[in-house]
Amino acid sequence: MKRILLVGSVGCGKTTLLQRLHGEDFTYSKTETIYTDRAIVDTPGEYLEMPWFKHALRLASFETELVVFLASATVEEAKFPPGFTTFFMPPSIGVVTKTDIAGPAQVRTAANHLRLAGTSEIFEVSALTGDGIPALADRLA
Ligand SMILES: Nc1nc2c(ncn2[C@@H]2O[C@H](COP(=O)(O)OP(=O)(O)OP(=O)(O)O)[C@@H](O)[C@H]2O)c(=O)[nH]1
Ligand SMILES: [Mg+2]
Repeated sequence: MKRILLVGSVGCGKTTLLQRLHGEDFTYSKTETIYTDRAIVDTPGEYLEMPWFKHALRLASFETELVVFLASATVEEAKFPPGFTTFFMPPSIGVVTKTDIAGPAQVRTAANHLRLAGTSEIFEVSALTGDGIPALADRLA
């Protein structure tokens, strides 16, 4: 699996996606700091949401091959600045999360936020049900 960095707002589903990709049981635990679990670098949502932390994300991305931007389909507002992908050296992809509890219009809105951030390749998944995970896992292989 590629070495990836997960970036997204608080509660958008980064750690749950990590657990799904590693085939682990789901255990909720608030991410407090950047940490690496095998090929995946997980980050706290606050690092995206608080301006003075954004550089920590950029530094962490130097160790990775791909930045994965996550946007929850349940969140209406954009959490990424436009063109945010240009802040990172590695290429990036977008992932809409929580598709199991959102309607098609909500999924489209989240995908649009990811496009505005600069990702052109976007996957729609539910970490909880596993929907869309095989295609994402193939991309990360
Ligand atoms: N229905 C549904 N809930 C999800 C999904 N993914 C995550 N959740 C729930 O959303 C909540 C937050 O998930 P986390 O994976 O901890 O979110 P996070 O992005 O790691 O959050 P921080 O560590 O705070 O940055 C948890 O209660 C998860 O169970 C999903 O695909 N579907
Ligand atoms: Mg987390």
